[in-house]
Amino acid sequence: MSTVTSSAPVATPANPLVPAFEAALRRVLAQQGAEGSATAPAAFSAAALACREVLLQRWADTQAQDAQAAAPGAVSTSRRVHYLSMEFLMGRALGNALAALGLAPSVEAALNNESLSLGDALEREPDAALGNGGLGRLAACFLDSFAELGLPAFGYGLRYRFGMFAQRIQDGRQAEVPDDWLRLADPWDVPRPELRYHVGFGGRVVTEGGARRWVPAERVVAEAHDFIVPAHHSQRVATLRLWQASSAEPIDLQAFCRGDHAAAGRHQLAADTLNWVLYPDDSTEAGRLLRLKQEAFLVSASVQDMVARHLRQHGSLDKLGRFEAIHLNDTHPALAPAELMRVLLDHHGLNWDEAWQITREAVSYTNHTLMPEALETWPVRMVEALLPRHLELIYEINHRYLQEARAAGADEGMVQRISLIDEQGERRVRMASLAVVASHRVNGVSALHSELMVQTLFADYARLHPERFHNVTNGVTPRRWLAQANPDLSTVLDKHLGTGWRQDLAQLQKLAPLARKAKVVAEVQAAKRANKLRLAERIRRDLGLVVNPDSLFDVQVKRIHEYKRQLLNLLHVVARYQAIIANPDAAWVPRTVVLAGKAASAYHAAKGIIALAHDIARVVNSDPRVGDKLKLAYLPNYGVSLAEIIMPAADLSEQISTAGTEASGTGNMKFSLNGALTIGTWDGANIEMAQAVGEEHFFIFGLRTEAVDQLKALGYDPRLYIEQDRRLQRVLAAIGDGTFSQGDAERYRWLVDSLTQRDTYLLMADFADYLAAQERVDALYADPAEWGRKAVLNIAGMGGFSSDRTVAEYVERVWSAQSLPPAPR
Ligand code: NBG
Repeated sequence: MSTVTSSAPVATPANPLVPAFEAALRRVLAQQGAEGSATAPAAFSAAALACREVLLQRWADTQAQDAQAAAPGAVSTSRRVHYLSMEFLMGRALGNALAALGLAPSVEAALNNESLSLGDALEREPDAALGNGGLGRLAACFLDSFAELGLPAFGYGLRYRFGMFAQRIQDGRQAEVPDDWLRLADPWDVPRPELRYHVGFGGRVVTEGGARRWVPAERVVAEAHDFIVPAHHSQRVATLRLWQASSAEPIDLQAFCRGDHAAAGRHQLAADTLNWVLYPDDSTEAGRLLRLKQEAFLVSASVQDMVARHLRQHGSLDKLGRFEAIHLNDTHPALAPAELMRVLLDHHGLNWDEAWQITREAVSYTNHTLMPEALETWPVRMVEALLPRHLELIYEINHRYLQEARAAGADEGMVQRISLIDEQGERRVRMASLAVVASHRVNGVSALHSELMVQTLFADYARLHPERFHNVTNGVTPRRWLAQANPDLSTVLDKHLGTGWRQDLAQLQKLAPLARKAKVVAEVQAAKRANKLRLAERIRRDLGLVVNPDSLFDVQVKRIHEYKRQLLNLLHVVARYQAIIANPDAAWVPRTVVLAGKAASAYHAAKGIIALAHDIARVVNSDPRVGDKLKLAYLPNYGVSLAEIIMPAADLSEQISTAGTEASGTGNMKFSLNGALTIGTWDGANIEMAQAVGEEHFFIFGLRTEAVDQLKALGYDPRLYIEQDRRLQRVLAAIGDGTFSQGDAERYRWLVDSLTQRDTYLLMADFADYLAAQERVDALYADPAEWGRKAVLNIAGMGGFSSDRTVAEYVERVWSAQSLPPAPR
């Protein structure tokens, strides 16, 4: 089965890259001693190596162009962007590279000659899962758009040895296993041994000749490994530079000769640990310390690399802030301004005012959540032990900032609130505050989120510096999420709109008038059906469950989190199950509910929701009274590749977070772009999507943010809602009495108690309206022509949600030289 055969825009029958591919294939096969009987893994390696050659050439050309544009005297249109992120959720690269290079058809033909399929070769590639969820995937979409827009840009991250854990389901419970994505050599990896920097930890700060100097106790070497991201409509590329740590110290030979091998290699081990895994579980002190170390490592290597390049190209540092943008993707890299100050002051002898001016010009920050528990703070004692010089600088930044605020009339209450140090209880450094104070631009990721950000989390800062705060609504790359994931729909779009939507997604609006044409609607529906068959096959393969491809595919896939309310979805499944049993002969619209997602390993409530989903699925799916009227499928190990199969196959997209909690969402965009209708709350980017598509083509339900706030202020009591709703009572009773847990009434008592006593995310309050919206969904699905028309209108309305538009807005509002305060002269 081939998944990437989309008609690529620059494909030519006589693509000059084909001979390179054929030569690489022969070489790889010879290495494997398998000439004459090519295998899918060999085909994957060969195709990757052939692409890699071309990408390396394009990388060199891109760097040369950018260096020329940045040369003194040249008129530079955009600043170079350094996008610092602890996460890049890249997924697979081969399908994207082949599409970008226009190689897919010829490579497919070459493979077919060897009796191989391109689809099989693509399947051999492990996902690069160097991220948790939306935040990391957004960074990956941005790299694609950086290349596409020709923006001089580097993504900077860590080269995790193990990515996001792989999820196994054992007895209906999540088990985490290491994701050994580098077990086969990574063919995309371009080591840059010449780019090495020292990064220090611990030790002390001394005064020498009036200046402060840090003497670290431990030093590691950061080595760059590049991953090249190609544009699809030009020869440009973007670079993802991932840092690999190794010890700066050799092994301790004396300890080794004594036979104490552990002691001999302890520096190596400490350095290695830095790259082991994404997000060490922060439920332990050691885990938290390692996480802080990882953040400091990323920041220090990236800042040094940027400064070195700037010095090579410009010879001096005084204009660094005008030419280089450092973007903080959430607070994880928020030590960057402190590190830049350290380099400018301690290594290059700038004075404070010069260094601070440069730093504030360079740095900008995106906030991705208002959830208080997700806001990073670090105990002062931990920062002091690991990064004593950075702590001094943070204190000094704070001191000067608070002095200015007092001079501007801030009272002591305000001063405490805006301080970079939280003095309540154990003293902690507030990373979001550091990021805001050091940035010239701060943005949220949807209109609602940005508004709430300045009204709540950053209200004080917004009062002091209103010009700093902006919105840039998220977007997704149409290359991966439409052209590659959904070749069938792409063909329909190409036929009616031309191929230009890949580069200019706004062209989708030309589809709106065609929604009246039954033939176009039927073509879009045929593409959907093919995608549903593909997903049905995957469900059969993974779960042994047979689902009806003509049933309504109702899908919720994302991280499992209480605020995202997968539980509300499950309550609906149970209510529907009970209603079917009570009235089996009614005209039910058959539904297949699909769930997928990982829970953080220490997040017990989220793991409980996964267990409940499996328990409900077991009962519902085996009940002969239900048949295909209702099926529940929980697909294991959700990730980018699985999303590429799921998104195109959905009829209904569940975006049901409590209003005010989901900063934006990006899965919502991928679904709608692929012709799903959305059932959703007035939250995050759902709002802008509904406005773009037309609210009458959305299933909107639930309390809005103001109503949520009001209800909470009045003292929310979930029991009032339960008392009024017989269906809710029956659902909770069944979950609580062991109906789904083999008679074990204890298993979900905690969950029912929490819903009846606290219900932090207001499931009870939104339940009735959610069910009413689901009834509207059924009614519409029973009218395929009307459903199909609305699906087409949803696609047509999504032109504004390309990450190309998002990145263009970052350039305009955040990264352009015009967004900077005037230079002092
Ligand atoms: C997530 C939000 C999503 C948003 C992505 C990308 C974090 C901290 N935030 O709503 O929850 O779409 O960021 O902006 O992961």
